[in-house]
Amino acid sequence: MARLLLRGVEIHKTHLDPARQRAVLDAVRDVVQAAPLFSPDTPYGRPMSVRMTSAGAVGWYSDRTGYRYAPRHPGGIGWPPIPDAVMRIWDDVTGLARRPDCCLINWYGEGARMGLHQDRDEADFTWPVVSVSLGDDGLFRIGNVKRGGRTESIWLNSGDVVVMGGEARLIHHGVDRIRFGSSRLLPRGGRINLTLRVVT
Ligand SMILES: O=C(O)CCC(=O)C(=O)O
Ligand SMILES: [Mn+2]
Repeated sequence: MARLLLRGVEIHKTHLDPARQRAVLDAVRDVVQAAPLFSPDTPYGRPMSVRMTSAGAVGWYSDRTGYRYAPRHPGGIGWPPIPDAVMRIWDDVTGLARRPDCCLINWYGEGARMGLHQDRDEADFTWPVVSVSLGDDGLFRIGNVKRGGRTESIWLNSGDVVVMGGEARLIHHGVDRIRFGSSRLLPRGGRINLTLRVVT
């Protein structure tokens, strides 16, 4: 349950015990059943290696015209609500009365990664971003608010929760690789990341 601070990014190690990880995973499976994972194209025209879907009033979406939040899943349905078990994680680590509008669900299979980026498609950067890791270990890289400069990396394990807020809200971050098959939470391997954001 240690809490680390790396460049202003809070890392709550093993915030979720195994029973809570399984409860969150079950809730995520229900969301994915209703709103299936898809592989968005980046604005540069290449599909992302991470598959994703969302829960909440809006979902994060990307295609050749750019990154944005969309009111509907590409299949035409509304996004399912953010599960209570997930909302409780936000409540635990932020203590805020305002709750997120979007829970992005990222699924990393073998070889998937996410390049260094900022989360900046939201209207108000005073709200933090909360990110939850489930399943296989992921090598999380943290850079700077400005582009470039030195970076530092840390392995995120199942049950870890990361908060990017305050000075670190716009810090560059990414996932270089996962250790496929390192966790037993997902029997067939893979990593799930949940990213909670206040969008509007
Ligand atoms: O997978 C992660 O830990 C980070 C995901 C992320 O940064 C994002 O979806 O914006
Ligand atoms: Mn991000």
